[in-house]
Amino acid sequence: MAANPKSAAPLDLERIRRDFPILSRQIRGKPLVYLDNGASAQRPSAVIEAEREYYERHHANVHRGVHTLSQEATDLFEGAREKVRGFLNAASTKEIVFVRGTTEAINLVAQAWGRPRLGKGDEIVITWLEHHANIVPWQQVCEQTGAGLKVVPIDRRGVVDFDAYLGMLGPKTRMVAIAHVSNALGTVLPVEKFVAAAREHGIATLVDGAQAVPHQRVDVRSLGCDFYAFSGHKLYGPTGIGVLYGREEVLDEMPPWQGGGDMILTVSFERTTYNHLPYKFEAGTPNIAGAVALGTAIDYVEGVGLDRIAAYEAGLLDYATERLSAVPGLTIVGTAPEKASLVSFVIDGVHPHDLGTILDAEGVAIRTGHHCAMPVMDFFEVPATARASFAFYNTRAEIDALVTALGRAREMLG
Ligand code: 7TS
Repeated sequence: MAANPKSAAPLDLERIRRDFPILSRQIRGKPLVYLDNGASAQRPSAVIEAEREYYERHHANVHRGVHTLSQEATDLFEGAREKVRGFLNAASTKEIVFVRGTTEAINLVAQAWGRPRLGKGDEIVITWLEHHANIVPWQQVCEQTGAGLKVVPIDRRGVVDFDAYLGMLGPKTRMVAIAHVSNALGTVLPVEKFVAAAREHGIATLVDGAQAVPHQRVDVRSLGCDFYAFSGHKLYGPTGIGVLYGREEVLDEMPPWQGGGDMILTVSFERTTYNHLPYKFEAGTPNIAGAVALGTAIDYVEGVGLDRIAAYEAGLLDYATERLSAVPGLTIVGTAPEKASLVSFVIDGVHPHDLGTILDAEGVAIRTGHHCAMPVMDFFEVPATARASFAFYNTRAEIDALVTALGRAREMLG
């Protein structure tokens, strides 16, 4: 990915790796080589400590107590929201809704934005490389409203056909919902171009940033999208916490999604009035510790520097691509010119699941399967791929270990 060369000073890998306690684990007597960061990244001690400290010193429910602990918890929770705002360069914390993760964020938009607005004949445009989380919620709202789904094709490299996309935008298009980075192929979409074209037609836009925010700087204001979603656990933060960014005017016009505590101003049996943004969309007690520690994860990533991360990971991707391409019988699935740091591949005559099991015996953790992107598997006519996805704590030596383990797997299975 593009990086600012000025800030691309080398990373202190030894120090960084020491920050992640799990990286020193042994798996089956071998040093762990963790290459499944696309599914979920690992956490630095600072994030683990933030959760512990929150529970040991500050926990109470938020937004409701006058007692000291409740105020401390609320301050920490709202402080984390401000960190997320800064991270995405959103205009206001009113635009930052805490959710469980990307999946919940997209479901929220499909139901609270889509369901009241969409009707028969309306169209939602997605692409062929979406994760199921950016397909199924739209299919569900289509079933509920009579709207239809349009899918922008990809080519053999895994690049989304921008001209075909432009041809699909029309008076019936209501929403464009696209991945920023494909989890199955690594393709980075030029989302600025996609969003700008949709905006020219007055079409709403959602960007699924689950695989983008760990690898590159994201600025929702310069991007101009209406919604942007990501998950904490792929950004070195906790599981069960994520973010929906929504432009204030758009969120304001939407009804709440779930009803309950915290999302109301007043309730009587005759009439309920809803809370202000973003609380209107945060019914019930939230994942307070998760939000606080997500704030710490953002501090950590910003401390390392997203430009430095992008530059370092680009080097890892080049190295991995070169080494894996030299493995006999191995085909890389997803060869877009702009890719994030992951490589999907298949090996002649070897089922990816068998590969995953043998690699595990070597201490190497990769993901095998359809990666919740079955249409991508259908397109490339493979049942599954093996996927190595890299983080900034991975090293070239670990890529060498992957290649050695693949050699062993080929001897056993090939
Ligand atoms: N969108 C994309 C592009 C993703 O990669 C994922 C998770 C999601 C949405 C859903 O995120 P969640 O945090 O709500 O589950 N992707 C993967 C993966 O590639 N392997 O495991 C999960």
